[in-house]
Amino acid sequence: MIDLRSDTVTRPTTGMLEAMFKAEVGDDVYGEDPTTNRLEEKVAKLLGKEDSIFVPSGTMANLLSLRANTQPGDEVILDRNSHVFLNEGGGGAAISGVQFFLLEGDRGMLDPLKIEQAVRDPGDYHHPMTSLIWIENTHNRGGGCIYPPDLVKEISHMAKKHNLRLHMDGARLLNATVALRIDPQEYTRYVDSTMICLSKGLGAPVGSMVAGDREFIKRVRRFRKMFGGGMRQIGYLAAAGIYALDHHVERLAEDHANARLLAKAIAQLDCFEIDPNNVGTNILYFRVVEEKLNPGSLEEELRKNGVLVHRVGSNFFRAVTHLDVSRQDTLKVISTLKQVISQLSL
Ligand code: TLP
Repeated sequence: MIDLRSDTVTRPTTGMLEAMFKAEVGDDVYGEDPTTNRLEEKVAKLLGKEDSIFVPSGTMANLLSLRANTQPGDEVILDRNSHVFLNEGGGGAAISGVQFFLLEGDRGMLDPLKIEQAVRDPGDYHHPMTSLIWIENTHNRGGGCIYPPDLVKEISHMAKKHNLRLHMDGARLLNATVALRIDPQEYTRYVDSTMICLSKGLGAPVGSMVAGDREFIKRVRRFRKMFGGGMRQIGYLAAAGIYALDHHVERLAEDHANARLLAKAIAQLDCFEIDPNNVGTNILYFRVVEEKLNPGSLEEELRKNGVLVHRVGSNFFRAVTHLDVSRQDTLKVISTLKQVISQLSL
């Protein structure tokens, strides 16, 4: 199977498994796991923050970031297609006690002026307190769209002007920085907190990192325990994260090239709608023209022929390239698509 449903499906490589096997471990709740401590220092350094913390998932990283950046009842300004709003089970409201003020972004990118209009009057006690601005980079539903660093800088000025904090869901931050060939700190210097996922394109089996200043990470550590995310001998998992950061960052460029190759091929088939110029990283969305092709049959026939894609809406599909999809696999997907379409076209 060539699995394009998500970059979360990657499996550890032999090198990664060896690193995990050899990891030195201790009890991380006591702060005594040397490999986890090493990973946390490494990520803090990479992102130019005072500290970072290992957490089980991207969802928990976001949940903790919401909780530690706000007080219950506060309002968070974000794009209406943000992962934290659409795909995290309502945890922001249920567990972190915040409400969301949704803006219509441009492929997920927020407009600083619209943000400013959304900030509540802190002097009016009828209003919730706006306390946090939330951005997602790359933007998943925006098609892996990359935030321009200058836009993040502008948003950060806006946040400071209104005394708000700024968080970046950087589940795929390193896809953005590899695509732009910039240092991650070109983004992270503008945000108060961020998170990155080790278990997406980087290929680790588990784990995300939250980063910020020392006080913030102390709060996150307290809430991580409260939310049941304090783990013990996680050095085995941290070792996979260290290996991923040492070996799998630069290669993200291959995933981007494969996604572009696939997008260009899809654009040439008249039963699909896609703008290949919008594919800048490893995520692509395309629409099926229903008069020409039945979306359900397409999904099924692709599966029968060894290709998995994610059907997001009735005629809306997502494909994500990653560590376990080579250029040859991508070419195979293209030929399978063509073959399936020739059988199914109406
Ligand atoms: N995204 C998953 C699904 O939940 C949709 C995927 O397959 O893309 N932030 C962003 C931007 C994400 O895309 C995801 C996962 C998360 C947070 C949550 O990470 P996990 O899955 O580790 O909880």
